[in-house]
Amino acid sequence: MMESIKELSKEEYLLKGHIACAGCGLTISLRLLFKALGNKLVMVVPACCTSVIPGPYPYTSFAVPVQNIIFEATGATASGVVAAFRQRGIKDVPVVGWAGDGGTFDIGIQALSGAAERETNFIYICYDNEAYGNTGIQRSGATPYGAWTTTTPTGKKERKKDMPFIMAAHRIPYIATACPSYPMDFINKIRKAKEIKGTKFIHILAPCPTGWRYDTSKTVEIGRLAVQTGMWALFEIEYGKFKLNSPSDRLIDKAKRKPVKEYLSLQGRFRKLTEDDIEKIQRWVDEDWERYRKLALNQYV
Ligand SMILES: Cc1ncc(C[n+]2csc(CCOP(=O)(O)OP(=O)(O)O)c2C)c(N)n1
Ligand SMILES: [Mg+2]
Repeated sequence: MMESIKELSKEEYLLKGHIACAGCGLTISLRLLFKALGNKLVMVVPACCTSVIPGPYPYTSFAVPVQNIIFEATGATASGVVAAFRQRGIKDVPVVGWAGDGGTFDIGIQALSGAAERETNFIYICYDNEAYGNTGIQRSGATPYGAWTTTTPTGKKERKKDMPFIMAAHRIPYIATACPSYPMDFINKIRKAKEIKGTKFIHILAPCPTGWRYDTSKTVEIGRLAVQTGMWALFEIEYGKFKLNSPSDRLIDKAKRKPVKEYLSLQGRFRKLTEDDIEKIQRWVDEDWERYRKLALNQYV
């Protein structure tokens, strides 16, 4: 396990000239993915911001092999690549499905569920910007309660799906959450996933200044606040065993967590929340943590 960012390779596989928005959290995440795995991987990417960011054909700013595919098919297409590699005896190239929250929580969930049930040997990474970003910020199953999107102009009325626990119900060997504001935690989890056989699911909170309505300089700070308030918990479920990771492992005690208001109030998408809404969100976060506390004690999901 690497401790310091200084130990990372200086090699870059996300090149200059990409067309992501300033402050894009998914682009930082992508850079960290390449720091973790180098360029020896095959990425399967459905329609999402990531399929736009490389720039127009025939140019690309991703110096790794990428298969750009239809919105719903990441789990299925990645399964095909895994099968082809098996047929050709290729054992040392990880297959990475890299999809947005819409492509994971909503339209891609059946293909992902099938791949997980078949114990497909791949890493599935969902970078979650909590909306359909590239089509102009529509709500998804990952959009949190109360958030403005173009299809929830007065704030979303429903809660976010608990995707890591949906994947835990598939009994896959490795599930982890991460956030680019904690780069070494992120990189170590990807490297760990590479060493485990079977389906690995990594859920990344990727702050999005365009959709979340905050200043482009604040992406890392917003990610940190998501973790410090407990709105985003860093954890792993390894062969069914639950473990909170630093710094989330120090936040079980409510007094150690910052109020969710500190995270919400920095983002324009939450501007219309009432005090009642904020209280409700705080209560839900506290309930989640009560569940994490019990899981951390009993360990098994
Ligand atoms: C079947 C189908 N429906 C709709 C679309 C249009 N579409 C492309 S990407 C996208 C949203 C992607 O959202 P998400 O997966 O969260 O990725 P993000 O853009 O936020 O990175 C939509 C609706 C499509 N390509 N295919
Ligand atoms: Mg999205």
